[in-house]
Amino acid sequence: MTTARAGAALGLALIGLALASLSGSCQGALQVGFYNGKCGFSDVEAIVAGVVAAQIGKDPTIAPALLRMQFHDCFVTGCDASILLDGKSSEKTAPPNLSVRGYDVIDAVKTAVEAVCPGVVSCADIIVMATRDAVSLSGGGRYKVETGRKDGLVSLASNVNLPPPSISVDNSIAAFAQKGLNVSDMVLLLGGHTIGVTHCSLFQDRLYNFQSTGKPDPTMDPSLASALRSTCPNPQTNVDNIVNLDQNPLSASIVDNSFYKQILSHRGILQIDQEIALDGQTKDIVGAIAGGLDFSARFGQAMVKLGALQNGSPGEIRQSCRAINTARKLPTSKDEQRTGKRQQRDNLRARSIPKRGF
Ligand code: HEM
Ligand SMILES: *[C@@H]1O[C@H](CO)[C@@H](O)[C@H](O)[C@H]1NC(C)=O
Ligand SMILES: CC(=O)N[C@H]1CO[C@H](CO)[C@@H](O)[C@@H]1O
Repeated sequence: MTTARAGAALGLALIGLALASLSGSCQGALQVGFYNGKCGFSDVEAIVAGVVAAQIGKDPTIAPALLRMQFHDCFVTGCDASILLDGKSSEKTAPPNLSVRGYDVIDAVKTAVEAVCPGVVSCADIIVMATRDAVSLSGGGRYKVETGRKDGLVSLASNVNLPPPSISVDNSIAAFAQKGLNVSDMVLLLGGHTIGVTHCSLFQDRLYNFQSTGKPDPTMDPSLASALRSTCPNPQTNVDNIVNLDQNPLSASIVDNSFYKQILSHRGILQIDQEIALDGQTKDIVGAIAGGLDFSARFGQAMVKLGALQNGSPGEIRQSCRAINTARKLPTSKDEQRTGKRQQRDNLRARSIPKRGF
């Protein structure tokens, strides 16, 4: 009996420890509706939705920008808003960031939620909520997002290991598997390319000199390749033009399964997009999504799975999405010495300046 009680006590202590260590990490327990009742009488998700709708109303291309932002944030060190941090060598300076846009939209949402309940809503959650709203405003299904993330304290360009557009299906499967995402998750998430654009420079080789053959990629519909050669001239001029990732002109900015129908018709733009329609490991999944009616729901589930990637490192609720809270800045040993000295100096100064009374 004593052992049972000791066991129970130990169990409780362990749970306590686990909770204590969770509270300060990015690995918050995610749940649908985490912010319910945490922002007075205000509905955090409604505030986010309002700002995102207004921004997308002004510029519909914000929707693909946000969707890509969630992928880039979550795929690198988990969904911790590390992509938002400014800095000389932070993630957003890495070459694959290319044209990640939408930082100002996240700032606008943050300003709106801080006005109502400061210090409550993480930037990492804002990316995920705003992306969900962008998807639903673009004709996709409205999936329920989990929230409760913390914002990370670290952002390094050297952590950015995003797949390039010429990645093989094998290597892409491996890269997603490393994040706990399986082949169907990968194929569904690549369906993000049902909206948005790519620059010519990222698939130019497929139009002119595929894998040093001196010829276009034989897997691309020749009439499409010919049309794209006029949009993307060779040699490139000094403007890098853009091309829709979903080549169905009626659906290029709608989140639906038309991207899969296009790649089955050899009208994929990025090399990896075309290859998932041809590779034995992925083509049946592509066929099923192209022929099915449940893309919206399945895409939502895959987005939630992408949104659950976390890294267990310490986290906080940032005041500004672009910088870690100064009070929380982790000092390097050099910084520590410096602030130590500065503090001594400030203390001395404080003592020598007589306090002015009112
Ligand atoms: C193997 C994985 C992936 C590769 C190699 C890849 C590559 C790319 C490339 C090269 C671009 C064009 C960038 C530019 O020219 O500015 C792009 C755009 C885009 N990607 Fe991906 N991507 C991948 C996965 C994903 C996933 C999982 C999502 C979301 C679920 C996503 C969403 C988007 C969106 C929405 C755009 C358009 C952005 C815009 O119009 O601003 N991508 N991707
Ligand atoms: C991938 O994972 C999802 C759930 O996370 C599951 O429904 C699906 O069957 C899995 N697919 C494969 C090919 O294992
Ligand atoms: C927003 C941002 O920092 N973009 C950067 C993306 O990467 C390129 C190339 O490394 C930089 O020049 C951009 O400034």
